[in-house]
Amino acid sequence: MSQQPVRYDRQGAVGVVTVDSPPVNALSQAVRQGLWDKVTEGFNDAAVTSLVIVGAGRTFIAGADIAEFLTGGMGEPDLNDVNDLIESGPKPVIAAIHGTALGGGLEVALSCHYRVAVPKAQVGLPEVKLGILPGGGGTQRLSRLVGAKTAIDLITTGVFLPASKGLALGILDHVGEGTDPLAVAISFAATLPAGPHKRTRDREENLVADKGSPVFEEARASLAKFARGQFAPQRCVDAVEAAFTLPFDAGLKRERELFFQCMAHDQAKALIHVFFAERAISKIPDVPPSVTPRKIAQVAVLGSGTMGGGIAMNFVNAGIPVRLLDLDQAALDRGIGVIAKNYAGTVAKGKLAQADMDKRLSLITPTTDYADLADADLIVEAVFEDADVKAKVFRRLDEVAKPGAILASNTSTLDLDAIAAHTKRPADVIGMHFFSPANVMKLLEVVRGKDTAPDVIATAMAVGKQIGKVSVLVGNCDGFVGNRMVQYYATEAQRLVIEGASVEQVDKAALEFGLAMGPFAMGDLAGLDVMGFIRARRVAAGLIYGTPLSDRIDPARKGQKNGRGWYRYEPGNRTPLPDPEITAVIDAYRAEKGVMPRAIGNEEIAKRLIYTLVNEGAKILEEGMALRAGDIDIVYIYGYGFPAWRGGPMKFAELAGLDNVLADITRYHADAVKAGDADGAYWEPAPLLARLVADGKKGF
Ligand code: T1G
Ligand code: NAD
Repeated sequence: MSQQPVRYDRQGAVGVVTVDSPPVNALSQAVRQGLWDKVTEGFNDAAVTSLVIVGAGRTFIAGADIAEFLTGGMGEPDLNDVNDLIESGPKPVIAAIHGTALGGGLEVALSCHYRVAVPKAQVGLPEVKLGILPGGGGTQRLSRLVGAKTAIDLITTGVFLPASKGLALGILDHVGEGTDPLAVAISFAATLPAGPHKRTRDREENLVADKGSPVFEEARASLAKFARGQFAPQRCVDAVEAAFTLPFDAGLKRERELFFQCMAHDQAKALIHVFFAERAISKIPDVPPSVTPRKIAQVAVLGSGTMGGGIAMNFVNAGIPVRLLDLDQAALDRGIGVIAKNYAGTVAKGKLAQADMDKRLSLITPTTDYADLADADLIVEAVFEDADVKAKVFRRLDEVAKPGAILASNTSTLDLDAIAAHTKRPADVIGMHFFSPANVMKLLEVVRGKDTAPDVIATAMAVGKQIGKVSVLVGNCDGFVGNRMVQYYATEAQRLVIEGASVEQVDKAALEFGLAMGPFAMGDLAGLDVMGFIRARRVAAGLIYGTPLSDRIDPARKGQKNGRGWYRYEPGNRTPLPDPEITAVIDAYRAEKGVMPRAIGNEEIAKRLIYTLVNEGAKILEEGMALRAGDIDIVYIYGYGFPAWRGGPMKFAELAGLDNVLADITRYHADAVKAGDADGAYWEPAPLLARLVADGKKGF
């Protein structure tokens, strides 16, 4: 008989209802039923005068069971009925919080008469991060405790509040000592005055002040700007406003209507997909949790340039000492200088204490001597992107690194197996592909070589988590996952311009779609020289389709770094400005190719940009260069500014309908062939996509 997820026992005159449903006590149907039964049992227990609801294990209730959303199994009892039972019962109920009281979990706590916590606890209503809103009374009860503005802020951001802040805002009634929430609640229960105990629903005092307040319209206007295109944040404001315009039960009903509107929206499907995809990336079929990562106490970083410096910061930020090596002292001083400047900037913003900055800098030991790397457990190489330089460096590392040291390369385009072949320990070689700026970008592509050992993969994934990265395991192919896909995206952007769109229009369409940046502005940020260097190597290797316009751009135009790229930039300003010189290049190219420019709509532009990613993503999946379509989505969300509320390119395609996407891709391919445009040959539909559609499959 499976263990009951909720149990009841007594501690003196207090009835204790314990939710015990690992890993996070999510409010599955069984937990809701258990709560109903055990709270009822407590209310009927004549020996107790109050009840406590507490979570077993590492946390209080961390929300509704999101997995149930996927199966549509939100059976009885409804969370609102459970909360009403708790709130309207004959005895005071205390929520005893540790870990995280989130979403439906905080809603259960809000229906209790009192909320107490341990200092390390956190509370929040993060439903908006799943494209939904609190559907168990959270918008109505929280508004009664904190007022309109704070309720809107907490619910539209989904922020996790530390207990101290929860107490200051009046969400919590008491924060006790220690780590045992039940002990805190039991002693709190002893201080409770005899009944009656106010129900949160009846706490109208905070509603009066905000009735008819402009705060709702202000929030809608601000969200229209900062959460452009997103559905749920606006509905969150509607739900909170209902608390200030409707009686409680009517407000609750309105909240639930809005909840289901969100649940039915593609953005909720996209964000719930992202929630689970982000948790799946660490699951590697042939590297099970039983594979023990190697111990990493000392790290070394080779190359203190653009990437090396940022990479070193990640490790010292996590308290791991770093030996930073470069060719000469001048290069080292330059590298350390950039690191110190970055930290000083953070200190100046008040986001880092000077003492922490000093501590982190003290963990970096610069050197020009490879012998100083002999005690490193992990060595991350970030030297010039040149195969010969990398080969020389890895041969040297093979000589000096201790047995069992992991040799990682930050190469963005070179063949990892070719690099590993320059050592006698290819099993210890792996790719750790950071994204620029490496101390900021969350994405880390962990590249497995053909000989990379399972515990080396496990270590790189664990280290990635330890330094705060979202680590995705990818195969060793040209450009791995992210850069491999983005090259066709960049080429398609240029093809759209040749056909009639402008550089500005293409970027605007990408922004409207929700991307953080358009393809041309992104090129200018990464550096047209870096892109040019990579393109030249690929063309030489016969690996790339042309980027027709790039080849016509004056190589002196490096992008943001020298104020001239696809756009021009005023000194010290990152705002991209149209550049007539670029327009002239485009006009000349069209004239030479006899292209009559045509008007192209933003929807077509967005589709053609995103579908290049989908088509190449499908090829990557078929080749096994990514484990799951969700992994590709996470790469694009954390590495390329793809909007999470679109789910990532692969999920976006599923929501658009794989058959529709295939039809468009097939048409784009036919158009390229008809135009004799070899540059568009990558539009040949990915066999996997064609097969899935033929088999009537809806997903990757
Ligand atoms: N439902 C189902 N599974 C969940 C879950 C949930 N709410 N939260 C976590 N898990 C699983 C997760 O998939 C993973 O599984 C394991 O637990 C550990 O999670 C009506 C409708 C709590 C801060 O949005 O933010 O309430 O991969 O790896 O880093 O208004 O999980 O091991 O198989 O993330 O320590 C609102 C979501 C729901 C909180 C812990 N609640 N969870 O972080 O562990 S909507 C949330 C989190 C709602 C009501 C509405 C985090 C965490 P596996 P983990 P962690
Ligand atoms: P960079 O030119 O800014 O820095 C390279 C550093 O390596 C320089 O300081 C140089 O002095 C040093 N160096 C060169 N040869 C060396 C050697 N033999 N031993 C020790 N140090 C040596 O280059 P970067 O942009 O930081 O790129 C470094 C690596 O990271 C490349 O493989 C690149 O493809 C990859 N990468 C770059 C980016 C990016 O956006 N710049 C993003 C991801 C990955």
